[in-house]
Amino acid sequence: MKDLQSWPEPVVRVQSLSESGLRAIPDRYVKPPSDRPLLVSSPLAKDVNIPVIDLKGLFVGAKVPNGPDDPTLRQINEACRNWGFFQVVNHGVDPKLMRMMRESWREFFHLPVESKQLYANSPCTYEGYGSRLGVEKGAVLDWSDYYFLHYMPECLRNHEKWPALPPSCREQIAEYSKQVVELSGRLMKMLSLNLGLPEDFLQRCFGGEDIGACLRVNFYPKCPQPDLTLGLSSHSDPGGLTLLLPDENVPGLQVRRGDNWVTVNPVSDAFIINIGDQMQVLSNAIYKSVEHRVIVNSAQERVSLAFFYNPKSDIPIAPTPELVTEDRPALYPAMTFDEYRLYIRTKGPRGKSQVESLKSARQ
Ligand SMILES: O=C(O)CCC(=O)C(=O)O
Repeated sequence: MKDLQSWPEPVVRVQSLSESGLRAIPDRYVKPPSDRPLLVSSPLAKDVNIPVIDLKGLFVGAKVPNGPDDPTLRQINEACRNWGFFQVVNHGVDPKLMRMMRESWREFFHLPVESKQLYANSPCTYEGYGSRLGVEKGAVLDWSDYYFLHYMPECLRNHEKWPALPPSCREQIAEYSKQVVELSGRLMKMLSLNLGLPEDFLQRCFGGEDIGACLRVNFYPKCPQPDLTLGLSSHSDPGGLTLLLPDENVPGLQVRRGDNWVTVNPVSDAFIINIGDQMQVLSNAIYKSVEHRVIVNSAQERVSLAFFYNPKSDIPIAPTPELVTEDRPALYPAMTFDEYRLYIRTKGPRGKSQVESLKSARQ
């Protein structure tokens, strides 16, 4: 992996650019016209939002007492099939902790640049403070900085690679990640039941207890020309499930719906859940990952925390035989997540091109 050893060009922190007070963004951030956002949405689009689902009472202990007939499970099934995205409330993660985490990370990004540079990342593992995805020289870049860290497997968990400041940050990351992993495990059960599989099925496919889990905190600085760029280009998430804690006050996430982009209105203390490519592969495209992107604005910065729940990185992931039939043959070849994620790590965010290309290679 020679090309993932270092960045192809000197790294520029988008936050520093933004704070320098420039009036026009550098060419490196100007998207081709077809990728630029329409910042004025139609009145109709304003009324559309991804489904919001209340998980209260769904679980009694570790079990869904009503099984697959539970009305909440049905709502989740619909949302997975029709949107690939939904918000959950009463999900069991402490709302106070969620707010504290978001504010700690905001504080981190507001530290002097030298304090953040201590954690500057490389494309080899992406861990640490970063400002680009992909290593293609001359690529058009996104208007954001980020911080990426591993929580699981435990052998990759290294507190030294988590920010030491603000002082409560490491402790909060540990507790937040523990609670979000628990919620992810419950979601995996719901999705298994909804696919007509035993409730522990998907978790076993992911490697049982031995899954991968990592956090990417995105920081989108104010942008003087938000109509020319994106905070994060269109992509689907390469992993299993994503649990996103958005900025409560600043919308920015847009989800593809046919030829349109729907701007998500975040609900207070909710998580935004989305299906990743590995879930699309395992479910043989009964569930599909959905393209999404982030727009920026000139008035407010935005912080979001994306928690990625992934299969163990070295086990082959393929359509599960239970979901393969004569009418619906396996659509994807087996691939480990380690192999799969090399694409986005090398090329950067590129819509759904990777999972789509696997499918066409198979047919
Ligand atoms: O910032 C957001 O709302 C979305 C972030 C995202 O899509 C990602 O980190 O993969």
